[in-house]
Amino acid sequence: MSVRTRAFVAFGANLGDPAAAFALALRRLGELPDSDVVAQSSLYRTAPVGVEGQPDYINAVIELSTALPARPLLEALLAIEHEGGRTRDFHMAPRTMDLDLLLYGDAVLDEEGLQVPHPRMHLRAFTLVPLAEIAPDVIIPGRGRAADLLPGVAAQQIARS
Ligand code: PH2
Ligand code: MG
Ligand code: MG
Repeated sequence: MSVRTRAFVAFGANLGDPAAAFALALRRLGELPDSDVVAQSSLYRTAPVGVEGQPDYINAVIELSTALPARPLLEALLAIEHEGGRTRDFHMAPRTMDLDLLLYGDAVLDEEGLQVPHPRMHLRAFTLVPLAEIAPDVIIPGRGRAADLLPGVAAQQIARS
C-alpha cells in the first residue's frame, strides 16, 4: 500500500459553464491513479480579485487523497484545465477552468510553477472559505489553522452560489 497525501485543489472559473467545468474536474480528479476525491466544498460566487471588469468567479475547493507526488499531480491539474478549455491569453484572463494546488500535505515547496502552500491562499476568501468549509482544522504551513484565518478575509465578497 502506497503512502497517501492529503492535497487540496482550488477550482475557479468565470467563463463558459463553471458548474459543468467543476463536474468535469471532479470526475477527472477521481480518475487519477492512486487518488480519491475525499471532499468537495459548495460552489461560491466571488467578485474577481486583482482584476476589474470581469465576470464573477465560481470558486470551490476539492480534497484529494493521493499517492501521486506533487509535480505529477500539478501536471495532471494542468492537463485537466486544458481539457476544460483553459487558454492562457493574458495574465489573469477570464478562464473556463483554473485548478491550483493549494496544499500538498504539510509540504513547503517553492519550485518553478509549483509553490505550496499557495502563496496567497490565506489572503483570499475565495480559497479560504471553501477550504475551511471542508477542512476547518487543516494547517496551512506557516499560517496556521484554516478556520482561524477566516476573520482576515471577512471583508471580501463571497456567497454560496
Ligand atoms: N483567480 C485569479 C484572480 N482573481 N478572483 C476570484 N474571485 N476567484 C479566482 O479564482 C481568481 C480571482 C487568478 O487565478
Ligand atoms: Mg488561480
Ligand atoms: Mg492557476
